[in-house]
Amino acid sequence: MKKSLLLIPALALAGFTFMKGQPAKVTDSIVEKRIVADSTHVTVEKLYEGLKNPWGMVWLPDGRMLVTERSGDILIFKNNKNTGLKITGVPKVFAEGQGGLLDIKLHPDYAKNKWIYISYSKPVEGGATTAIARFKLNGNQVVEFKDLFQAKPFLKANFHFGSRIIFDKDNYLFFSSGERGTQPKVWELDNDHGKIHRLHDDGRVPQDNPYIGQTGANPTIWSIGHRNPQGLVYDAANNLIWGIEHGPKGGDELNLIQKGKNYGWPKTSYGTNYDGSILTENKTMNGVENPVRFWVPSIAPCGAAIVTSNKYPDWKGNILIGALSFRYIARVKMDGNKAVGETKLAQDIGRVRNVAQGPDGYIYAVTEGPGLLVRLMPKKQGA
Ligand SMILES: [Ca+2]
Repeated sequence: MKKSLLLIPALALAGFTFMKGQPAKVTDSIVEKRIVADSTHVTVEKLYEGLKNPWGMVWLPDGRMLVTERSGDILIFKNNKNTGLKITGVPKVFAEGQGGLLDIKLHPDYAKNKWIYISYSKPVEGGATTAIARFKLNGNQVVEFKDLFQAKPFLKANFHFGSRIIFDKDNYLFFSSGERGTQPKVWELDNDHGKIHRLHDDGRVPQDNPYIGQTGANPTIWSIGHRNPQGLVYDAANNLIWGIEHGPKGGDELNLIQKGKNYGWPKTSYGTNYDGSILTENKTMNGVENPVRFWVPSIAPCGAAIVTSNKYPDWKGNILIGALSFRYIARVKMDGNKAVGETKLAQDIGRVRNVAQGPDGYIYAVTEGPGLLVRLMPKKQGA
């Protein structure tokens, strides 16, 4: 049966934007049927319940799967079962508010160099800050731990840390840093907040970063004008970087992240303040990149993944995004640098904190309330 698209403006979950080189206009919303009428249906397989604020997940070649919890623990799973063991020697994190141990990623050449990267809220003088570190494992013990980056200046705020990590095809390390409530400062280059940053894998600053040599500019900055980006995805097939960020009340965004571009916050937004007051009249502005997709009301997007495996043939190249507040996984259909549709998966499983494709090709997700590890299992039509 062919996939059907329903035009349901009245039930629209979000305005859809289509980029044609001009500032995008809000057009009729397109919402696909929730149960996808194509060859791929999925069932949610519950693998584990009992996670406490899980954030990041990664698979080691030896079969261990590591899941970070915001409190600072790294849990060790094997064969999709919790071993009950934890990584030891993880530095103390600032586990308050939205802060704590956040993302975890392997170096693309992990098999050779064994580097593991984390983003976390680091307790520092004057409060906490978003930090990026790398380490190796000796058994289950952290060794050779080194901070590669600490967002400056240090601030007291316990919210909007970001943060996610990705590597591109050239092994550059990209990561997001939330705005920590600094709002107008997000457009300025003298601070690291509300930015995407780019480093070499060992923490050195690439000399072709966009603001190198600019007086007063922090050299790690790759793009500016971000609010709280809790999702980053690298689309290797198209060599594109996607950023997913929380808007205020409404106005969550999927952005195509490009060198030296400005993504608008707080001078442009599709949302309002939480009290409903007008934040800005500007949805677009000259010099500001418009989101490729936005959500009103907010779905509260967090971790995301791009589907590349053969397990879900109709989903290849789609971006899956965990929705915290609406408790589902958004499957955003992509066509190159455009978002062309969306379906909802695994509705009501919990506050979806992260989505990742495992080495077995299946999609995994972790949730809060309840704290689940789940896997999306394809079901052939008619099965
Ligand atoms: Ca924006």
